[in-house]
Amino acid sequence: MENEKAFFDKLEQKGVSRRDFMKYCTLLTATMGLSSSFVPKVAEVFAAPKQRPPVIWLHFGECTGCSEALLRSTYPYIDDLLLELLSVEYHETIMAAAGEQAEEQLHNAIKKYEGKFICVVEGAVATKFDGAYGKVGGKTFLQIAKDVCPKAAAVIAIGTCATFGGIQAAAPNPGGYVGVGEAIGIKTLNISGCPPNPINFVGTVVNYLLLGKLPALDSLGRPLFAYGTSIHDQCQRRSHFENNEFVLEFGSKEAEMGYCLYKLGCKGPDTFNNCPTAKFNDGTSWPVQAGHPCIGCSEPAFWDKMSPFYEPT
Ligand code: FSX
Ligand code: SF4
Ligand code: F3S
Repeated sequence: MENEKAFFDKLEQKGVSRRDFMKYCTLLTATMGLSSSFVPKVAEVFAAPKQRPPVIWLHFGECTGCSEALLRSTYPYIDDLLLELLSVEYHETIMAAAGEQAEEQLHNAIKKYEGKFICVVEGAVATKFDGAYGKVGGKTFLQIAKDVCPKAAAVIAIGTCATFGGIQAAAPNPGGYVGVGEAIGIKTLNISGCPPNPINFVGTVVNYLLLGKLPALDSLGRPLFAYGTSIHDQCQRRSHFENNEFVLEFGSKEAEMGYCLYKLGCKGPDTFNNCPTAKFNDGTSWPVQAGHPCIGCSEPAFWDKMSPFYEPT
């Protein structure tokens, strides 16, 4: 209780009311596919954490947008909540250490938490020429992944780069980039998207802390709560499909929102993610709502398979 009070006082100091926090927990619970009776339990995971799993966060070939999306989200300071929830032992973007000091930190964290830490991987791994196309501190991504990932309790690949290779793997892919699971032959839990919605990562972690297990996954290793339904099937612009044409029902909600973007190249029917319901930027909007076709960013090889992203009408 004392801890809980301290937690809410801290949130209050940051300008986040208890109400805002509970609103976030409600959204998170719904996103995780749990009934509303779980909302207080989800809140408790943050407010009175029983355990803080150690995390080693690796960066390979990527743009760091996945970390940025997570750390810059404002609703309500997911970065702070996450840092309360997890004991982040190594993360190159946010740690103070650099150079040899950073390498030492990584080494010490692995030694201390071997078999117990969660390894989060952001970015793809180069595999051609012994991985020579991607290095950190003189070591190839491939070598680092081989050294660190097998020592973790679980490996979470965050972003389409770490899960399926992303832009690095786009043709002609001279470095032989692939996702981390494929690079070193392990099973990873995949949170795809370029960048992925932070709520899907938070939901996975909370699922683990609340229920003691990782969420159910689809055939591509992605949590079903987030990637179980196509964008198209949840889309607010959805209209019915007739004679190879999308027909808008006059006066329908979707007609009010604007036209279906299929003819502009929307890849919603081939893309699985929860963007239409979870939305981005504090639940404000998502690409299709904002008028941009879905480009299929959470699917394998989307740079090759889903392009051209724009098609002339
Ligand atoms: Fe990839 Fe993450 Fe796209 Fe960027 O780091 S999923 S390029 S948004 O951010 O890995
Ligand atoms: Fe489907 Fe895209 Fe049209 Fe939405 S805008 S209904 S996702 S094709
Ligand atoms: Fe990506 Fe399509 Fe969602 S482009 S962010 S999966 S709407």
